[in-house]
Amino acid sequence: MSNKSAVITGITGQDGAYLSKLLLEKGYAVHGVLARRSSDTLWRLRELGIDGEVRLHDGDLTDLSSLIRVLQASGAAEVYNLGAQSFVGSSWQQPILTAQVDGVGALNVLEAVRLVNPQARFYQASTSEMFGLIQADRQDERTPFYPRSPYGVAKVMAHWATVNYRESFGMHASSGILFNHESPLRGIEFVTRKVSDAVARIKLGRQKVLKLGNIDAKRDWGFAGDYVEAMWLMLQQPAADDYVIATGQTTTVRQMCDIAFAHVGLRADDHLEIDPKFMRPAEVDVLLGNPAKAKERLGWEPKTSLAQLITMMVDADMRRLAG
Ligand code: NAP
Ligand code: F7E
Repeated sequence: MSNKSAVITGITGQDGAYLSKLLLEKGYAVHGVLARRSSDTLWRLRELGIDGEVRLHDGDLTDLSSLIRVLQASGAAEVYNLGAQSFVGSSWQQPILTAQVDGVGALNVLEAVRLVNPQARFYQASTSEMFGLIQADRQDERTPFYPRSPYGVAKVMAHWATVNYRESFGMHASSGILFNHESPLRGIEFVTRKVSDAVARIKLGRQKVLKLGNIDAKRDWGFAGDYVEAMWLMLQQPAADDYVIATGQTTTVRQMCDIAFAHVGLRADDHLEIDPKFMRPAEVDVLLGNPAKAKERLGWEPKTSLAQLITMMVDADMRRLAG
């Protein structure tokens, strides 16, 4: 068991909740930056039964002073920057906020670490969205970036800031380039959860139709619970580095829907409708990661198949609705 202390920005998000659970199981004192909202944001920590075990500090990624105070109060040896405006679709409506939180916000965390404890290890939540208009059939750590959304652009800045602080100040700053990862704790705005929730509602007779945008888009989807282990492993390495975390399989949104509907004995074609409202100004048509470096250096491999993931999500939404 560890007696280390860690700080997580974005602790109330999907990954923040799973990472908190993992670190608590390893004996860490887990501190989170809580960006105060008027509505309830602690539901994920509650679902995992750990809302009373993490220590929450008011703060915001756009407020450097709050980050400095959290790092001072926690004495953290590891800092995970998971906070973000993470919905790609919204980033065209809120491009400046997205740049401030996802781009400058990461720089604020790096600065806070440099000022308070430059020996602390830092993790940046980079993303396959940086590959955007893909420059290689299978994307790895050497594939050039070509972001296609304000979100992707902001994340490229944060990614290079992480590399730059590693090279400029010798900081142990790593970047995980994570492909899409989902779970029952996924936000309802993302396509897998929108589908699992709708399938449960349709099965229970509470909804008839599921309206989606580009169902030909292909994603490399994994389980968030598997992916947070990779984050932790990166910070346990002697030297910081960047790693692609993915399954190495890609699937269309349509095929993912087929899996979800079939699980409850329904046919996707009977319920799906295309609504142009959900199309994006610029699309990332296909993503397919190559996680070979993570396997070789971290010993990390995904454990959950897409079918297991989607059925787990549909079952969880059936339980929520029934309860
Ligand atoms: P998420 O569920 O959307 O969680 C985002 C978190 O950031 C929430 O806790 C949110 O707080 C917090 N946040 C938003 N604005 C903030 C601000 N101004 N200051 C402080 N915190 C703020 O995202 P996720 O799926 O867990 O993803 C975690 C990270 O990985 C994100 O950086 C995301 O961009 C990145 N990523 C995700 C994926 C994926 O497939 N899930 C893939 C690659 C990279 P509230 O709860 O109050 O809104
Ligand atoms: O869209 C298509 C949509 O919103 C997936 C974030 O975690 O992963 C996520 O970004 C695909 C896209 O995720 C609907 O056009 C069709 O092609 O679930 P999504 P995303 O945009 O891939 C990356 C790695 C991140 O870093 C992000 O933070 O599905 N799609 N119809 C739809 N998507 C949504 N949301 N809703 C639809 O109705």
